[in-house]
Amino acid sequence: MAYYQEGMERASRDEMVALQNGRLAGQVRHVYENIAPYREKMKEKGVEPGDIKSIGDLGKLPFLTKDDLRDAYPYGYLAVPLSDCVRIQSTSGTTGKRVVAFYTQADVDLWDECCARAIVAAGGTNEDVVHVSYGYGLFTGGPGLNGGSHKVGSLTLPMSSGNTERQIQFMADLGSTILCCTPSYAAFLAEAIHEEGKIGDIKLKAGIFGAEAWSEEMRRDIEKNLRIKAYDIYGLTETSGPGVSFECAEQTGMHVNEDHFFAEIIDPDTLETLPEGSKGEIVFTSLTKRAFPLLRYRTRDICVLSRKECSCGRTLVKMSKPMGRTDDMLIIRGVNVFPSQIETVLLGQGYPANYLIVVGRVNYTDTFEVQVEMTEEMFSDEVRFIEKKEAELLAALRSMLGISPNVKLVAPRTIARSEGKAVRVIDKRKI
Ligand code: DLL
Repeated sequence: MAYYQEGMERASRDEMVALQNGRLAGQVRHVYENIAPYREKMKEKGVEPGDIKSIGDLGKLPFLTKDDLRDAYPYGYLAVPLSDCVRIQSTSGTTGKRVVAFYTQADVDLWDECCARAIVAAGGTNEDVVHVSYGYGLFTGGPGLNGGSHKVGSLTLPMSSGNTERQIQFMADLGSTILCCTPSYAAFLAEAIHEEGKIGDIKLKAGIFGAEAWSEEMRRDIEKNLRIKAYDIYGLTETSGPGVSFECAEQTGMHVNEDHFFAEIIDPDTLETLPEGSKGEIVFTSLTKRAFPLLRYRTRDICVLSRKECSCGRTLVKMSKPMGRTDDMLIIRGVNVFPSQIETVLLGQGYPANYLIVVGRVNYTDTFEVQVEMTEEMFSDEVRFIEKKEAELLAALRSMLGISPNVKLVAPRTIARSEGKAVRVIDKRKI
């Protein structure tokens, strides 16, 4: 069995708790001294850094949400001087209200190490060719797995997403052995490889897939079609990116890198911390990051934690695949989409707020349609004019979301009105 940082990955319970207690106390002081909005939250709750001596005291601390970060955009939660930062990454989000995460060099290193643990758990060594087809840029997928692959010493192919033909050619010519991308892109690539009759030229042995929900059935299909073992990986921009947790060969949940990210499960309604084995919202506290150290960050992902012994020898707590979310965020082709972003674009272009977002899945690829009612005035115009409006709307949505929906302008009053809460989203995917 191989590990990237065996001491941490197989630490005894006592060692891990002692490490977490020490790290938490220091981190709370760092946050209190450097992040004004969180200091205010602590004061409101009547908590001081000295009150937090161990993980058992975590419940005394206030929670953080995406809205807190957006309200403090861009620098409110930055805990070190800008001169100490070497990188930002960002989530997609309404213009001007994105979440921007900052990293010192040490933060990038620990993030890369978390991803390196995932690559080694998937059988990666310096003999491997790691083919990274996650997006590069502000999205954390590409940079995260790229950094992890460098730490392992593997030959890294920074492919980014798209251009499937070139992906397959490089994969075959350079002998890629580990593929890193979203599960839906993996399924799409598998199909394209078979269509081109190239499966015999592909040397892949493993895949590290995450950033969106995927089922066990989809895993089995990808494994069969690409002739690989497929591993899940989880993370979010706010905590650094992929590598908060990763799967081992047992494939029964993802080991949380809990020396860096302490995980709690809470009831999203009462905000009570729930015992191990309960299903609830997973909340992370960053124990080591310096630039953007979030305490008790509510992910909105619904999970279960388990400390059942794992055959891989790792003692790191495991989280289940996320089973859903407590907010309305959709993940479409790996991109986070909030209905409110779509509404902002529509209203900005003079459309009424009568729209419907229809998401589906065909051959493991997400379909994404936005149906929008025209005003009476638009409806009476020529077809040519309507097509022009459709194209304009598509460009604006693409610019806001980073992906292109199929835009369909429909006649006035054709989208069903609801008597209660408006139904804006129809998600036909069965995940
Ligand atoms: O998706 C980071 C990432 C990149 C993870 C590459 C894994 C691989 P965000 O764009 O900020 O970050 O989206 C975070 O994506 O709260 C989950 O809802 C969802 N998500 C991430 N990984 C998984 C997964 C990246 N393995 C949000 N399964 C999270 C299900 C996932 N959902």
